[in-house]
Amino acid sequence: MTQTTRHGAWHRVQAHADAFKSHRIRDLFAADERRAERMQVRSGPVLLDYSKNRIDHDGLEALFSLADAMGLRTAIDAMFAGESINSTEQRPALHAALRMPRDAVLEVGGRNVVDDVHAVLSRVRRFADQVRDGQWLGRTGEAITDVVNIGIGGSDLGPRMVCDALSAHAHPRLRTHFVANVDGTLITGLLRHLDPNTTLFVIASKSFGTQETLVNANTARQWFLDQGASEADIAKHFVAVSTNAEKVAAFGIDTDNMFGFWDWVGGRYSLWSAIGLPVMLSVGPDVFDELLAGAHQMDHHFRTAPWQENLPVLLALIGVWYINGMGANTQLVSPYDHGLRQLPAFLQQLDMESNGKSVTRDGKPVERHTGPVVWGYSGINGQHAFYQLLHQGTELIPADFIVSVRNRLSPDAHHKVILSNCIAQAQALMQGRSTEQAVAEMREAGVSEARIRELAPHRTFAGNRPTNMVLLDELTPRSLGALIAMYEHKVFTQGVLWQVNSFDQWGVELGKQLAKRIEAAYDEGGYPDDADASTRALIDLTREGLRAS
Ligand code: G6Q
Repeated sequence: MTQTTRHGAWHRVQAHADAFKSHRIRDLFAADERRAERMQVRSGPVLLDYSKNRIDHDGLEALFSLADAMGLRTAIDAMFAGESINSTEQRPALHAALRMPRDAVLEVGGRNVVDDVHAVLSRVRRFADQVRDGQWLGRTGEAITDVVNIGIGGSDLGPRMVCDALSAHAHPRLRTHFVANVDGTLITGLLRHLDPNTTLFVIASKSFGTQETLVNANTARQWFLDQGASEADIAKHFVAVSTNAEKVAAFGIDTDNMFGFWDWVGGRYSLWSAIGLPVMLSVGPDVFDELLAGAHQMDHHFRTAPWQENLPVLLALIGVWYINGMGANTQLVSPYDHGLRQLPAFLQQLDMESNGKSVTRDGKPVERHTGPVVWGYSGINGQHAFYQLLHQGTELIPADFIVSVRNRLSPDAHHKVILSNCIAQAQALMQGRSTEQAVAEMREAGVSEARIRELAPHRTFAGNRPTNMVLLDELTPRSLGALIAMYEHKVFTQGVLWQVNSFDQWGVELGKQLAKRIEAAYDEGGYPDDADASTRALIDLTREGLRAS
């Protein structure tokens, strides 16, 4: 597609969005009695109702043309074919290969990567089975009771979120803990409650060079040795998940106890790889397989469904409609499910690290806003906290509500409250309440006319606030896999539309470099050469704290 075609497609989207800014969603429902049913699409266990958006058929058509003009089809094919789409790091982004069935073939550089994936999966599975069955014994011959995953970012958020979401499947003997933060109060607090003889540490780091992880891992190892264990015992209590065998060995973990993955798995896309080891230990290999199968099903849907029925593509296009067409700056994710309470944090990384870019793939400044600020929290809790701003604030905040139709773990008396609140919030955000309605309600309740005049503006809701409703049949390993993959592909689609590389993260580097120099200044005195006056003053103010400790 030429630059002119692409500009034309964006222009068309913008023109439609401009024309639509004042349209009321509730009028769209009034004008089309089939709107709700026409704007529902399903893929396996996931249903998306996108009818409560400020968009109509023409707007959607403009977005579908934009997807075509920006080469989405070619980009999807390139990703699934294992092309080097992560151009700045010169590698493919092949998380989809991690969930391909054993008999699939995907050749990259003359190798069938699916064989490699399943070879590692089999090793992880064997190890997980041994630990779960109580055959893997600690130094004193006891079975493992506690698994501590030490990792950060992509080596933490995914497995942590999935372990939480699937806790109903957790092995009754195994407790799983996650240590990401290098603030020592976390690991020292945890270690106080652990028995070194029955604890297994999983050191999860793609690079095995991440400072926070190595500092925590060293503290864990020292604690283990201080409890009377020998260096030889480490093999029974420390395993590594990494791509860097050399550094794993240098740390003192036998590479027989290392589970590998590949540079074509991005950190935030790695939960499907051996990085999922804590998940497999907790819920077992069969449940993990279901998670992979759900994701694979969504991969297939994303590759093959027309844009009109394609869940990730619809979510991405609707997002772009608000971000670029209507000036929205943020995206709320509200799961109405205690098991999914970590999902917003996971999606925050997935989206913001992937699309928080201001240059295009070929290094030119982007022409329009890219990734939104993604935020969220458990929906029902949010209602009692920040929803006020959703209903009556001045920002346009598109929201995704996620809820399960069935929740066998929650009694009906509870689940009914969850469902009715989730649905009611979407309705309230869309319908609002006019001043006339507010006045009528107060009159009916016998409020005095003077008080009605005073309160009416405060009790008026403008409405017209958009939501997507994502309904899972039930929160199962399969639907969870599909849900996560849906968001991965949504983020990828938006990256294609904005022409950014969604798979690198150069923006995390500078701070790390400067932190090393400041750390050296704490040790050696003085300041880093490039420190400004504020940075120098802050170093001086904080030196004291380190001396005191
Ligand atoms: C994810 C990022 C980042 C990464 C962490 C941990 O896409 O690259 O969050 O996962 O910095 O890196 P290691 O796994 O190499 O320790």
